[in-house]
Amino acid sequence: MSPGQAERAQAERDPVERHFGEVIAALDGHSPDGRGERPAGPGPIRDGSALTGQRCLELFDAQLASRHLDLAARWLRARGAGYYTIGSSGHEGNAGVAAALRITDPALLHYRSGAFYLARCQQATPPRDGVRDVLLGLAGAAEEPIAGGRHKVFGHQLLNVIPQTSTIASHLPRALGLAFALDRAARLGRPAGWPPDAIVAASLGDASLNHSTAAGAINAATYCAYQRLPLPLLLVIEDNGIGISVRTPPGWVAAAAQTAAGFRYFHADGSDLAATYDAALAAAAWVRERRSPAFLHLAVVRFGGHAGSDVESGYRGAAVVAADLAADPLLGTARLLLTAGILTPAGVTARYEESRDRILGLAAEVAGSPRLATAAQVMAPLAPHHREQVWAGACLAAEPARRGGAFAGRLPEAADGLTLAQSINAALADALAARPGMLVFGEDVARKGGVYGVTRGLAQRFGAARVFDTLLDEQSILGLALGAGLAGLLPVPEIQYLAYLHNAADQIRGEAATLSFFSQAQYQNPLVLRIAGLAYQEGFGGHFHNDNALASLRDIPGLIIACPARPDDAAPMLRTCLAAAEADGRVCVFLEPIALYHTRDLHQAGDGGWLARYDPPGLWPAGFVPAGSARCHGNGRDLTIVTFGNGLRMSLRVAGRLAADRIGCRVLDLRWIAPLPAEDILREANVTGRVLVADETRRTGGVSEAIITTLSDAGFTGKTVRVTSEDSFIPLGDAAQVVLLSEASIESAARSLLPR
Ligand SMILES: Cc1ncc(C[n+]2csc(CCOP(=O)(O)OP(=O)(O)O)c2C)c(N)n1
Repeated sequence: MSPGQAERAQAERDPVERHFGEVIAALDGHSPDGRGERPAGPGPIRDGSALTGQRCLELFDAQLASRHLDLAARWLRARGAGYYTIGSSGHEGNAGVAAALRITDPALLHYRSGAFYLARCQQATPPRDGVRDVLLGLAGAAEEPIAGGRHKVFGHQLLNVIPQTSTIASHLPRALGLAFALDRAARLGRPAGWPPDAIVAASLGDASLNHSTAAGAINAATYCAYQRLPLPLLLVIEDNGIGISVRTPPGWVAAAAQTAAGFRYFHADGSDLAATYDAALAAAAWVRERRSPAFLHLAVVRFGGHAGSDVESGYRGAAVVAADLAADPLLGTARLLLTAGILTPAGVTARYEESRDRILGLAAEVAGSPRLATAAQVMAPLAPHHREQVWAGACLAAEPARRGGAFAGRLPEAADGLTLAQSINAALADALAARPGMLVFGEDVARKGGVYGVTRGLAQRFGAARVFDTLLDEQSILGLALGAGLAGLLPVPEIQYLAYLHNAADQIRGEAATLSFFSQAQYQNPLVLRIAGLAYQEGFGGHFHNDNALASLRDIPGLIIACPARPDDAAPMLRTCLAAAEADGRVCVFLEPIALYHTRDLHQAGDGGWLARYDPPGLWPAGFVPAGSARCHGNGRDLTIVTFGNGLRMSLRVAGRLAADRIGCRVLDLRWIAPLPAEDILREANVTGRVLVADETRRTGGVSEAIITTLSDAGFTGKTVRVTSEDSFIPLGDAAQVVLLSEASIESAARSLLPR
């Protein structure tokens, strides 16, 4: 496809284009001050404004280009060569916000912040042709610089624009976290990759402001500001008064933003570039100097419906749509330039047409760009793995003197045997001692040391800057982790119970896990998320403290899920997760079975079979546990039990009883739910030809489905049986036992598999 210039010039002009053309044409020959074109200089574009004539002209070009990119998006779509038509038309005042910020201020942009993106491109050295970036994104082209054809996003590492998903407001917890982490990294003397006085800018729409994700992030920001914690966060609300078809009540945004405690409120008319620039300058200075959050509320309009396919006339009257035309920001900037005598009306028109033609011409050029063609290409950024670096990271220990200090002389390897909780605690302490940029945080992790004591003593030993309690909001905890990871720190947040992950899960599913995918690993979320979970707690019952569902984690591409059951596995597995986060930017979930935290015995009271010694650093290289490697207990040849978590201890006890009957079992502890140890499963299955899957998660969507499928896919012809928990929530008290996987059910299924 190579449409000629004529076709492009004739491309149907929409009402917005026509209105712009008519207004400018009506001025032709009536240049306000009677002068012709004169060079744009360093003087103010208007008395009292800090915006110079020269900058105004440059920003006008960014605004024009942004407008014409929307046109190009529709043009490409109509020809089947583009896939995205949500535009920025009417919002182009946001170019003034970019101009008021520094290129080194990280920005997380609304999908209508196209002119911001192009204005930031102008700030680069040398200036960047952002138009091409955006066109490539629209066309889903593999050479697009940030997402590489995986999505149309605004993002570029050199511009410090971090790509966002389409889930509205979901970027705000990360923005909050990044703002927090910038100053925390500076306080810890860690290089954040951004200057110490950088501020974080995040833009959003007016309807998005109502989302609970936004409300949560704003609340967390006010919570920090209230305590005078540094939080250099600028939230730019691009208020066009509507969200798809739902009107935002007039005055609502101002009312909501002005009452957010701790936030300073700035406002500007987004159709007036000088006013927008001046307000943005003031807002940025406020945030930068005081390290406190602020809102910049821009009144804008939305042209052309929500997206190209949206028929706006179905929900907005023609008069309302027409009235918006008067607030066209391009007209606003044209008027500034005309009034200053920098452009004549003919000059404005020429500039407009030149930009239009250039961008439609470029659109035609990118239309046939190669796209991602294979699954391998699409999936390349999902699960990076640098084996040697991960191994080296997993072996990283603090210098002996520092290590000795961290443990106050009582090294964990000196103890006879540690519980699972003690082992995780020691591994966390070792990691904190070895990694000055590592943070441990969550609800109750610091002063109390965790509900189950797993983080006991860490805050006292490593200080409140690195081990701290957060507010009670899982979404903000995860957002903080995402920001901290971006800022070069190594976050190890805790979610207190598995059931409480779910109200914040999008921060893992939609945000953390997708960042590498949508940025070709240029941005990553190194993260080790500790979650206390699974069932069988004695005396502390009910579903919410015994949640045994992993389905919502298991299907997240690229996620590493560790589930250590034994103390001697937990420590090396935690080290592997930390190393994978550091070396490969991996998002890791470290699922800790609560019921095993303080378990000491295996077969009978007092046998100490669930205690294990803690390896000193010298043994870490030999004890390295790669992600996705299972551990086999026993070498029986009659039956293979595949299990994990609490199922391991139950299965080992059953295996003990079967051994007394001369039945030989091998019990395979998966240790990793993702990546699933497929090779290990097959190998151990083939030894016996009989597989019993003992799975404490639910029958539907549980881990057993993956194990049986793995065997079936590989053509395993032996016998398979699975025992699981019921498709139920967990009730209080003894009733829990009737819906959970039990030793009795494992034992009877095991016996049923064997020849009589
Ligand atoms: C969490 C979520 N829910 C729903 C949507 C679908 N959606 C996309 S844009 C949008 C409206 C957003 O309106 P606003 O925040 O005012 O931004 P605008 O598009 O007007 O600039 C909706 C509901 C979404 N992207 N994310």
